[in-house]
This record gives sequence, structure tokens and C-alpha cells, in this order.
Amino acid sequence: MAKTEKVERSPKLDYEAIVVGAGFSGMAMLRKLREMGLSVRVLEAANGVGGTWHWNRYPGARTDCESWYYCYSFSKELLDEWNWTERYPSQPEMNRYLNHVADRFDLRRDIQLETRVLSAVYDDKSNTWTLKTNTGETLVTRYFISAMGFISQPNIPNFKGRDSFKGETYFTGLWPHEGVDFKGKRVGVIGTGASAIQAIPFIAQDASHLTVFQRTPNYVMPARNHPLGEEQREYIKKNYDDVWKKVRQHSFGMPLEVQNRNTFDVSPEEQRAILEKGWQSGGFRYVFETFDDMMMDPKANEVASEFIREQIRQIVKDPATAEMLTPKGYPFGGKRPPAGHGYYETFNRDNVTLVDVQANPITEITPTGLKTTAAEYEFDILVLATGFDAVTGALANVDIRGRDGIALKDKWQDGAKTYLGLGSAGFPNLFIIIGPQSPFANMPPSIEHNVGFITNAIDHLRQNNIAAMEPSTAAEEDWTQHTIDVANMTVMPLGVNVNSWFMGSNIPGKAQIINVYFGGANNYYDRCDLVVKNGFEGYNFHHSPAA
Ligand code: N01
Repeated sequence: MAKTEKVERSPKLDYEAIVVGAGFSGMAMLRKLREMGLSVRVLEAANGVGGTWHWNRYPGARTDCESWYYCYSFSKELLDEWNWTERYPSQPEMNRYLNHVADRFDLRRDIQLETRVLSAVYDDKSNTWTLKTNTGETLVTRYFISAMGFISQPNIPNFKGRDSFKGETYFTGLWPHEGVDFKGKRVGVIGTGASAIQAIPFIAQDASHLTVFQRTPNYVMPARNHPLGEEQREYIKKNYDDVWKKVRQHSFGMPLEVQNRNTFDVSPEEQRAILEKGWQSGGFRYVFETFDDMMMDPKANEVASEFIREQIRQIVKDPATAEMLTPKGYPFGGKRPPAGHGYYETFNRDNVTLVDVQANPITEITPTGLKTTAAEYEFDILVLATGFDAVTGALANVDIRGRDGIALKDKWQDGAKTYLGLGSAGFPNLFIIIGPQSPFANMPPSIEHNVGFITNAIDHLRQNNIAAMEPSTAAEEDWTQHTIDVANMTVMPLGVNVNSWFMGSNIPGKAQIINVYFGGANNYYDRCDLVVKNGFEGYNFHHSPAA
């Protein structure tokens, strides 16, 4: 019965839904759409599932959210049977987990690997999307769902002589599966963002010499990783209901205790003691279990920033190196703060040199290394840890054309415009999981929430025999303005001058505007839930006949 109905409603469709990407988002979406009885295909450019955790295999790669909430919550059985081994799981462990999910829920049969989507074009008459792939396929679908990830489009700067280096070159986000042997090698690393900060201590252990080329010093919080014992694991498993309840209520999607305390509520001595406790607890606890105004009030932020600067001066023995590693002129949080594992300590090693390429920029890559305006450096291996065209980059890399042939890339030239990060006016039935202007928070809960919203939206269309939906221009403008307004209440936009991907300013020529929502993941979820409850207010519906 259902089969006949499907054929009548969708005679020209290859699949009712096509999901692009088989990481956390794509797999969660596939599972839900299958549950609804839709025909679904997931197209994935990589040769395996896992998204970020498939690609980013550089040494030291691991999460900086704690394992017990950086995971899916949808299946109690999965939560019970999976045993996290560390506070912050390593890339191999995350990749094993996501592959386990693919097997456990029999997802692989609908996932097509090594297939990159090149274009997606909307047809107004049939309300369908036509996708073309690098494998030569043309596929027609009704619902086009981007699960391409928040931070997935590599940024490899166009250095003069970029391809002239005769040694080995690796980009952190496209790391070879067989690994890289640094033993006895002279290594150069360009970049000191989260990827480099994780990789540098590991590379330093093996390299004969490591030269780190730093443009902007980062504020690096100590992660303080540790193995998880059986007792702690069992405790977490028993308390999962409480974990997810707290996650849902937290502005960054983490089950951490809100302190209800501001920096200047307490004396300078108490400030120090509280910051010290956060610093010792490690990772994002320094932000979320200390002072609530740290990311809002520039003066409060300066107290937290200065505390970190003091730690750097204490850890790094050479004063000149410590000074070079010390971030100045922008607030903690102005760039996305990374969590380190012995990062600053690595600069006490004899085989590690830090080079300031802010003062003396890189002028070219040479056959033997690179040149800056001040000196020439030689190495055997060059590691580019130069980041990503985050949030909008993966979408811009596909030629997406909506109604009237308008390209998404062109529409977003002056900055992304979305409604709730989930879609954009003029692009009916394009649903984006963790799109631009969605919360910057612990990703898996946001992904599951977005997947739930999209599932509800598609269900609404099918139940009401509606061909397509898209955000209204008014709703999109409101949301875009709201993301700007809330960001302006925080210190994050102050990172615009130090190449922050939050602001698009790490990519030359990209619009410099806040790319993410800082109004709280919890508030965002409430808002989305209300939109669903109110019959998808803010959306326009197309009642034209289905293809
Ligand atoms: O990238 P980045 P990333 N000349 O953009 C430098 C997530 N993540 O891959 O700061 C010289 O942070 C650039 O210098 P500057 C996380 O959200 C999470 O490290 O622009 N240098 C910078 O130092 C993170 O924020 C984890 O002045 C150049 C570096 O390259 C996001 O991914 C782990 C340059 C790029 O740093 C991106 O992190 C890893 C040039 N022309 C990543 N161009 C977890 O722990 C760029 N740089 C979960």
C-alpha cells in the first residue's frame, strides 16, 4: 500500500531524500528518514564514514568535549554498550565509535562512499533537486539535506611556490590513513590553531627538530585528559538521563554546572582561586565552571585572559618564547579556544623552535622549506595546520542553485543568511544540519536536535501533501539580525582582527560577519521547538503538485 502511494507521488525521484555527508549528522539523519519510510541515499566524499573523525587523523587528534556527552543520545542500548576509555576520546576511538554506529544500525547499505556532490539544482516546476556527482551520476530527489559539517572545508593558503616543496607535505584535515613517520625528521608546522596545538606535542616527540610557524598566539586551556575507570563509566551510564537533561539546559550543550556568579562579585583573591580551580579541572570547565560573564564582559574577560597569560609565563622557561606565545590585543574566546595536552610545555624542548610569522610573514614555500621576510628554513616534512573555511565553506564548495537559478554562494557573498541555520529563503527543501548561524556548542546534541527538526518538517510536508517549504525572507532577516545582536553582546566579534573563523576573517576575501549563534544552544532549541509547535512559523509552503 505504502509502496504504491510512493510511486504515485514521486514518479521521477531517484530517492525521496539525499543526504550529503556520512559523519555524525548524516548517519543520524539517515536513521530517522529510514524510520519514516523514505527512500534515502547518503552520498559521502570519503572512503569511510565518520566525517571529521575520518579525515582528521593527525597525531594527537581527539575531542575537546568529554566523551560521555560528545556522542549520540538517541539509543539507550548504544549508550549502555559503548565503553569510552578516556575523558576525551582520541580520533581512532571516535572513528571506531562512528563505524560501530554504522554497523549497529545497519546504515551502510544506504551510504554511497567516494562520491562527491558537485552541484545541486532546484527545479521550481517539479519541486525537486537534481544532484550531480564526481562519479558521473545525476540523481533527483525531493529533500536535499546537507550533513557536510561545520568545519570540513580545508583552507590551504595560496603561498607563493606552494607546490614547490620537494619533501612531504600534509594538511592536518586530510591526513594519510597509514600515518606519517616523523622519526629523525626536520619538521615545519604552519599554524597554531586547535589542530596544530594537538599535533605539535606528538610531532616534537619524534622529530629531530620541529619549527612552529605562529602567526597569532592562542589562549590554550589545559585539557587534562585521563582514562575512564570502570566505576566512573558505570556511574555515567546510570546517570545518563540527568546528563542529557543538563545538556539540553546548557547554553553550550554540556552537562556542566552553571555557577550563577560573575567575576566582580568576588574579591581578587577569590577570583584567582576560582580560575585556578577551573584551570585545574581542565578544558571548557575553565570557561563554564568559573564566571558566567567571562565571554560577555570585556573586563571580566581580561581577568580570565591575564590568568592564562600568567600560566604561559610560568610554564615556558625561555622568556622570549613565552612572550611570543602570549596572546595579546584580543580577548580569550575571540578565537575559538583550543584545549591542549602539554602544548606550552613542548616549547621547553631543545628540539622545538617557535618562529613569529606575524612579525616576519612567510613569503614563499621553497623546494627545501620556506622563507619568511627575515630568514629561510629547511625541513623534510611540512605540516599545514592552516584551518578551514568553516561553517559556509562546504556548502559554497557545491554549486547549489535554488529558485530562479540563484547560487547559494552568491546569495551569501556578504554573509550567510539563514533561518535558524536550517535553511535559506529561495532554496526550498534544502535542509542544513548545523548550518551557518546555528549554535556554536557541543555538536552531537545540536545535530540530533536539527535532525529532529528536519524530520518533523518533512513529516509535516508529507502529512499535508505540501510539495516544498522554505524560510520566508522576513524570518531569515530576523534570525540573521538576532545572531548579530547576540554576538555583539559577547566578546567573540572582537576576534575579527585576529583571523577568527567565528567571524569568517580567517579566509581572505570572505565576508566578515558572525557565522554562528551565540545566544545559547538551549535557547535555540526552545526557539526551534516553538517553530515546530506553531506549524513551522516563518516558513513559506509550496502547494504545487508533487513531481
Ligand atoms: O584551524 P585554525 P584548526 N600564514 O583556523 C594559521 C575545530 N577543531 O584546524 O591564527 C601563517 O584554528 C592560523 O594563523 P592565524 C575547532 O573548532 C577542534 O586548528 O590565522 N599562518 C592559525 O594559527 C577549531 O577552532 C579540535 O593568524 C596561517 C592556523 O593556521 C577549528 O576546528 C581539533 C596562514 C589555523 O588555525 C579549526 O582548527 C582541531 C598563513 N597564510 C580542530 N593561514 C578539537 O579539539 C592560516 N594560518 C575537537
